[in-house]
Amino acid sequence: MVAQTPALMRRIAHLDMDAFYASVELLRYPQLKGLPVVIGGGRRREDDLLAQVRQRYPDREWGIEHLAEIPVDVFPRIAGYSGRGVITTATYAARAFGVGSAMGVMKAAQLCPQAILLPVDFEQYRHYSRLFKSIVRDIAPVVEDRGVDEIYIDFTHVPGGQREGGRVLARLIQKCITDATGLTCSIGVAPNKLLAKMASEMNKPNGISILFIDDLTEKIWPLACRKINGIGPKAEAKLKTHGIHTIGELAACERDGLTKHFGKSYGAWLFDAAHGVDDRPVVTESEPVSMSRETTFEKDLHVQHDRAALGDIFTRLCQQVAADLQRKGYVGKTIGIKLRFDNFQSVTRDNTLAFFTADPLAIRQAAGQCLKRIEFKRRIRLLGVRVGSLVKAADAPSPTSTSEKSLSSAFVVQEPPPSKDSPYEQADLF
Ligand code: DCP
Ligand code: MG
Repeated sequence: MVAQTPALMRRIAHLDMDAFYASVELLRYPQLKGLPVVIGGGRRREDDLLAQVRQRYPDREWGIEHLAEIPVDVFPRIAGYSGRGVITTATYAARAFGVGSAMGVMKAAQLCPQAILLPVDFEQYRHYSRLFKSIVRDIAPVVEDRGVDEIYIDFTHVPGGQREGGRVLARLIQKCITDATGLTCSIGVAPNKLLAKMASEMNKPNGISILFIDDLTEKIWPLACRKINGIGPKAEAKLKTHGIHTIGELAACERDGLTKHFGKSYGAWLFDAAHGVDDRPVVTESEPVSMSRETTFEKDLHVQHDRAALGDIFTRLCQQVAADLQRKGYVGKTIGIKLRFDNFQSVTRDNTLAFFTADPLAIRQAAGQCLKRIEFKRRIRLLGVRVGSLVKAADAPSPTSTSEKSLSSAFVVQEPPPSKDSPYEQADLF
């Protein structure tokens, strides 16, 4: 007789690093621990701080090996900053003042003028990102990459993954990451990805939260709908118009009512999500859906007066996305642009080609067509270029299978008829 193994409970973990960019900076500058520090405003240049400290404290030698000894008073304060930069993240000490991701640096300076402002160093963050992920994979191999500081991990079949609902393994992973990197993370373990993601936020920083499906009513239903990954500001606003604020209120809705108001697929998903139902597997090799590059200008640019500058920036963004695609071996066929105006209103347009490409010129041309579908009433603050519908270059249908006709018509897009009273350029924008 075949021995029956007891059915294992599905246990999925979500791991998210704590104040990731800031924590990586604090490895280099441990003297800043416990202080309000924000990351943003510019890119790191190796010698900036060393030059400062040499000037202020000229009596000794200052080199790259002395970064941890730089006195705190040498570090730039956010109050001295005047520019357009945005904060990527802040230490928990800075968050106590209301400072957080995506906030303008100037706004953060009002909230917490004494905060220390450090520039970003993506190279370093990528290094630590790879490092912590490889540590986790050595312990639990089924890992889904969700970006620079987040992963899902399938605990179900990992030895120890079921003990205390996953707490024992989560603790081990936390310890291994901290021992190897000096960084902390928070982990949520739950029956699926949806709940695990919510759980990892519940005990930040350096926390573990264990959820079982029986915890749904007590721990999940009181939360705002927005806490569900997949309910954004628009869906949240619409739910509110129906008097639905919490996940519990959403769960109390009839499935049919939700599909009627939110569409068949999103409505059904909302219903399942509110009941903690999510069958998505942990996907070990996640393929990128799109790649993009964007930039916020130092000062807002005018579509006509700054046309040359805009044209150069636009071309460079296209070249950068093309280089990203080529380096990673992808091609895409949906070319999109994003603009943000000086009133923070954002618009996006995209254009699907008849063929896949990673060619900067093809991307530039298609993105240029998208531009023409935007009415420029205000100055531009941000410009971005995105290539989506990606496939591995090796898997893309060969261009020779695309007829010449469809190739040449690939850039013809549906444009709205030019409005007669519009003073704005309709052709060759920048
Ligand atoms: N990030 C960014 N811009 C944002 C949000 C985040 O550049 N609008 C970057 C900086 C963060 C990193 O991504 O360090 C990870 O994002 P998280 O949302 O996980 O934020 P943190 O890790 O900084 O903080 P937490 O402890 O809340 O996870
Ligand atoms: Mg994080």
